[in-house]
Amino acid sequence: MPDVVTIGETMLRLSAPPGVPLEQAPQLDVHVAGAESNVAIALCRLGTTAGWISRLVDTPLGRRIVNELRAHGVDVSRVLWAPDGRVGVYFLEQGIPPRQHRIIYDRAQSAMALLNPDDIDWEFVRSARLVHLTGITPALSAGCRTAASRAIAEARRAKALVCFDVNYRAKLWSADEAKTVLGPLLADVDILLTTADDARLLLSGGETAEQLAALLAQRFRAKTVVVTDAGRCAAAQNGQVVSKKGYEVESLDRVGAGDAFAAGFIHGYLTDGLDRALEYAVAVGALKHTYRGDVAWVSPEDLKEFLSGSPRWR
Ligand code: KDG
Repeated sequence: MPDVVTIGETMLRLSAPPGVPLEQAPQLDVHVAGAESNVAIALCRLGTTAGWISRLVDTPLGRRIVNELRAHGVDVSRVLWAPDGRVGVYFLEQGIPPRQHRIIYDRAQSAMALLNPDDIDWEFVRSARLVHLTGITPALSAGCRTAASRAIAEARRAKALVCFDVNYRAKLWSADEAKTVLGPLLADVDILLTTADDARLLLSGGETAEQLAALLAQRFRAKTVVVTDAGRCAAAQNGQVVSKKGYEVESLDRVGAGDAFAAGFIHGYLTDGLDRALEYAVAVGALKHTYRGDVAWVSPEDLKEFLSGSPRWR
């Protein structure tokens, strides 16, 4: 059984080439993209085993997703196959600063959104050391919301750790709805990951990443809270707050960098505790910027080399 189990929707991301508006793009690159599966892939590449639960349609599009995850070593044996329906898709126009990314979702009523939580193999979820979820899943549908809260309950029952990345998506739900739904879920997680912007949505005060981490730790029961903010992060644990500066990056593609950060964090946390978790998180998150697509193709050797600062070929 894998160390980590995650549940979520994965889409096909159709990206216009950098610098080309969607309106004008003559071709679109296809990438497999989903916050939770990005984490599962990065974990497997780093050497922590991971399984991903979702619902797909048995078409070339669904098979493209599952085949790619399988190729990275993710356990896809519990993926549910819908007899018909659709795979979610999104269009991405990459914003090179100061221009913002433009995202158009085409995912309503996807096979995953129509998930019946009773169909999930909950024994598989309970068998994990850590269950990873994000705030995207409860935003998809009532069934997905139930699946997310049941996943937390099942993990607690089995004494597995729960890691939750807030990942607020304004195109899926309003801030008020997210706050109402996520509040009770976050009250029961062990590791809470969030950007400073998403933390501000959940709290009314807090300026710096350190203050936000401390406030979130007071507000929710999470043993560890990690807040990322513009190239740095702060973690609150046992009443202490530590922070870490990120790396300067030349960003080829920043989509999925937060998921890479989460994967680095979980990988370090399960092997060596908080210090190592933060070290790996900022490194894997930074390295992700150098790959096109959502996937952080970081191997244990890449990570070691990056952290030691000495290239392998020397
Ligand atoms: O973190 C990147 C993902 O969030 C993105 O590729 C798509 O999962 C996605 C979503 O639901 O927005």
